[in-house]
Amino acid sequence: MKIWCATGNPGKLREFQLAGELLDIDIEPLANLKQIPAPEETGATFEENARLKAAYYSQFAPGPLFADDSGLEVDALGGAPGVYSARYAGPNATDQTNNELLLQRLGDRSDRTARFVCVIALAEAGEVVRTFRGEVEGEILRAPRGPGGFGYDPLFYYPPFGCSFGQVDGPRKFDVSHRGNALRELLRYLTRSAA
Ligand code: ITT
Repeated sequence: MKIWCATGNPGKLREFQLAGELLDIDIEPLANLKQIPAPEETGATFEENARLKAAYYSQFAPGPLFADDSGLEVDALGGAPGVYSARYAGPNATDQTNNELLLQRLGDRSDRTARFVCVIALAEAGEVVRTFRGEVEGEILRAPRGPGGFGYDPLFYYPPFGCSFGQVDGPRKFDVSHRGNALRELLRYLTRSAA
């Protein structure tokens, strides 16, 4: 079974490739993604943006393709940064400036519960087939911990592990993460459809 994926985020791409190995699916990055103009992410929800990206990029793939829209929802900030997670600190945001802004906005509030959300949309020839949602609950630390992962991982404390997502390796994060959960749903769907 072969499926294409589309993302311009190297952290996500590493996790998709790891998923291919761990779940034994042939996941191939869409060739020439950098030459294809990126669609504007105008959706108000993760679902809308995932559908928009998958439908668009699947027109350039020789078979089924998925894209993910994901981000961090912080309860004390009314669910922000949410769908704006990648560009929270503005159009030239980096992981570091996004993390700094998040810490600044939260200040020393004690309510620091948050979740990562990932919606994966599967599409073929420009049409969305289905979406799959994964979530993971945690808390926002007061300072980054760990060199691993990407994005907000060093600030995301996962209570069952007793450490941040920046302090665990790829397979350990994948086992419990929003993206891992969404990809396992996708795999279950593909396996059922192939049967
Ligand atoms: P593509 O649209 O090209 O896939 P993107 O980075 O723009 O890349 P999104 O719009 O879905 O993707 O934004 C996702 C952002 O949410 C990402 O840049 C991180 O800041 C954050 N994020 C998502 N999943 C994460 C994870 O597993 N660990 C840490 N941060 C994550």
